[in-house]
Amino acid sequence: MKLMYAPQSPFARKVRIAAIELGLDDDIEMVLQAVAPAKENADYAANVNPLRKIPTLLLDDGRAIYDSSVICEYLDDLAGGGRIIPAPGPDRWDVLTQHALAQGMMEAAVLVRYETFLRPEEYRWPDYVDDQWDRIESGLDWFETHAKGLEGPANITHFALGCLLGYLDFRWPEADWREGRTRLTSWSGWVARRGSFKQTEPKDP
Ligand SMILES: N[C@@H](CCC(=O)N[C@@H](CS)C(=O)NCC(=O)O)C(=O)O
Repeated sequence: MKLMYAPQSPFARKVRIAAIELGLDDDIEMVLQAVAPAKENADYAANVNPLRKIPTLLLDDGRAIYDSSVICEYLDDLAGGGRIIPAPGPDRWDVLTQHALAQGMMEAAVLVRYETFLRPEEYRWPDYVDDQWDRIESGLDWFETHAKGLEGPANITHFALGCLLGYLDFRWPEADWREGRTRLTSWSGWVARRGSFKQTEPKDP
């Protein structure tokens, strides 16, 4: 299997962490793939992922699997199932819903990055950026006050939330998401000490 990825992508990091935690990382060849809005990438669109996004997992039989959530589900299945995504039952819906929240926060963070870094200055829309930050802040508050089982066995929600926090520190070290969030702050220390997180710290290619 080949994983099309970039070392700064929080979505690709989530998949890499899942692969390590499931003991599948040795079965996956990492292939650097540059992507960005307004970057044409015709070959990648035609042969790998028409959305031109990473991560994408290319199977040995030529099939492509995306997006990051589907890849995690595929890897969990390969590893026997129910390891990082609970089997059917109430826990499954809690974990998948919390994962959707963390995933949405990552999507908002990447949109902010594109809007503030890639988009030409004269076309930028500050209210849009503020709105995306507001969604991230609301999600952080939600995890600070409501999340159950943040220190339970590692699952797909932990990977997404840990990747989001790592991405915030990587791209906006000056934006202090820790302020007033003691539970998330101590949790982020716990997660950052895991080998899978240490091996995949974000960096620019
Ligand atoms: N829902 C997707 C989001 C993936 C995503 O947005 N990846 C970014 C890189 S971090 C990307 O490919 N951006 C290129 C683009 O939007 O053109 C997933 O979970 O895999």
